[in-house]
Amino acid sequence: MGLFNSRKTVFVDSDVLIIGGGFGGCGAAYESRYWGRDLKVVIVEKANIERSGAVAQGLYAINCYMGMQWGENQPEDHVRYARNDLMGLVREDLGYDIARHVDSSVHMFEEWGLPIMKDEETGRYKREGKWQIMIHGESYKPIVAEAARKAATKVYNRVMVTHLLMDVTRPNRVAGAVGFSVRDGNFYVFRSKTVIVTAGGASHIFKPHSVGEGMGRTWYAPWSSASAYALPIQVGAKMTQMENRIVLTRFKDGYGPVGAYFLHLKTYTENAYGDNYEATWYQSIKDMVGDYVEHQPVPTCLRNHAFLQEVKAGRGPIRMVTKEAFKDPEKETVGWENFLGMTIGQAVVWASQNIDPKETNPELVMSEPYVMGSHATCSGAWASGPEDYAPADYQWGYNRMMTVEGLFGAGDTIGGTAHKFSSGSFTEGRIAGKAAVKFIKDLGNDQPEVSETEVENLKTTVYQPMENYAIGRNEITAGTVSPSYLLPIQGLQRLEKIMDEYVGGIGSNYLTNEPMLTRGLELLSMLKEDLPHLGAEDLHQLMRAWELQHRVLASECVTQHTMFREETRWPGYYYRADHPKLDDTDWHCFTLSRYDPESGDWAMEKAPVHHIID
Ligand code: SFD
Ligand code: AMP
Repeated sequence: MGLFNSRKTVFVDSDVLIIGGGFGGCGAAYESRYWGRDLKVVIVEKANIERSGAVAQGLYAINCYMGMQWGENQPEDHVRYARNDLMGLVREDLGYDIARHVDSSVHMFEEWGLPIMKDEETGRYKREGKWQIMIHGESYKPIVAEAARKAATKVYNRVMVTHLLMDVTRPNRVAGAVGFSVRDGNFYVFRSKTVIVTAGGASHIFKPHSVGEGMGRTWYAPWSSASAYALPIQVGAKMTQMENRIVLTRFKDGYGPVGAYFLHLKTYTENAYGDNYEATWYQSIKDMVGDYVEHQPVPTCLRNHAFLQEVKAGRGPIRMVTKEAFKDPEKETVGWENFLGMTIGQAVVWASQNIDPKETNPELVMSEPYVMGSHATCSGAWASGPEDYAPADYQWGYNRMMTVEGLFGAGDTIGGTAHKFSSGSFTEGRIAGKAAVKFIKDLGNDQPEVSETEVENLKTTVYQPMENYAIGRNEITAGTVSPSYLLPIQGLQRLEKIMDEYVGGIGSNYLTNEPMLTRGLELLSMLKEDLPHLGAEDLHQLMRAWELQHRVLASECVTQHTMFREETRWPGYYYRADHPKLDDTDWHCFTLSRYDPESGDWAMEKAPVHHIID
């Protein structure tokens, strides 16, 4: 009998269970309610949807808006843009599906109270760039969360989901999820006809630049902990493009984003000697990737590559030339407000380091890699496409359903669709919500059932770290090192070190090869052996323990994919030193993985990239 078996078990039944109340989750709740007026729609969120997820701090731009009402862009244009940026490999059916619906989501945000900046002359939304519009977005998340809260039957805040539940009779049919309250410690069993995973992306997979007093600071939210990938992986859902981790140009130390600076303020970069360096690398990039270097705008990874090469050549640091733009008081205001509305830490870093961008051109760095599906990258689950648009081999059921029956996803969770950002993630949530309702309506009385034994076993597993701690702490004489358990922070730092050194992080100049990946996998499997010995002193640390479990499984998936793709598809994101060039003959394809939960083995395969749009 475990120490914590006395904790209360709360059973919740629903039609649609949404895991993660971020942008994808809020969209899923809103649309599920629209199509399923009488259905039970439940959101479960480890934080509080009011301020949870990647948009917690607010944003200053909506990065995916077509502007179809003014004929600015068409969905096809966005597919071409994302395809160019991702070196040819995107799910065009999924991307088109988001692009054709995204404007209506943005219009709803405005209706719900989001202030969108207007161009005084045209009356249209003020453009930051071709796809980006500018907002006063400090309260972006609470505004969108309010709509989701009103749509949902109930929101369970402060409940972290640890595992999905499967049907007792059909092994590939989802039946719900389990988790625990990080406040009162109760165990939650969610039984549901459909599950939509919208649990965000993953930071802290690779060792970050920020250590010591800055520990924990990253560009992508530190609480994006890979549940979006681990939950589906654990039940055998196929994943795609997990090698396509993203590295981003960011302002040094505060990780402030650069989009508003490049696109709206028209600032530019230069090396330490004041030279424009990008053109210097044109020929060497062409030798690596061929004609992809001609793409406009230059793909994000190739811009990164030129930056990294210039620094390696000894002409760093690279700086953003802000001194000219900041002479204009209006631009100066935008420059500061951009951070005050989205990444306050960057403004604080500048203040603390005596950097006034009007007087000093601030340094840029390349971030550590992140795993996500919504920025200039498309890692995530392999999903069925829209019925009216997807090629036959991208369709096996309902839109955005994974390869597990009844299991849907949106936002960072779904692979193959880059450049969806906040608005596209919300829109994809709407698409998934609508499809889940259709699934339920087609289901009739054929409902899934969860196994009581499985639930009981999971309850023991979930609280094990607290038991390990309660028993193991007696062996500590000083400090935090116990012979019997591993603290979540210790496990996290071990994971980050492995990924950094073997799978292409900052410490290895984003470089890896087959022998390094092989060793990385060995070390990851040793880390996995130790995970049953995690120790958690309280409920918060229990959450950290499960976040670590999710990060480790996602990391293993990233490593398997990186091993499988024998080419360097995205120089600037990572390099396979043993296959240093882009290889369209063998690798103009998606990579797919499936984890076998019984054996722990990974099966890898290729899937074709269908070009639907010319
Ligand atoms: O420019 C569990 N993003 C930007 N998008 C824009 O549109 N414009 C910008 O200006 C953007 N910039 C930006 C962005 C993000 C960040 C961090 C910064 C700057 C500093 C990107 C968007 O934010 C992103 O695309 C979407 O938010 C993705 O949506 P989604 O739904 O996939 O993820 P989420 O919003 O993080 O929500 C996830 C939720 O899941 C919860 N959760 N709940 C229960 N159990 C578990 N196990 C859970 N695990 C996670 C989370 O708490 C969260 O609520 S720019 O720099 O790119
Ligand atoms: P970021 O602030 O870097 O996250 O980028 C925000 C948006 O601007 C994304 O849509 C990026 O793809 C785009 N972006 C950032 N930098 C550039 C650039 N130099 N050229 C073109 N697009 C960019």
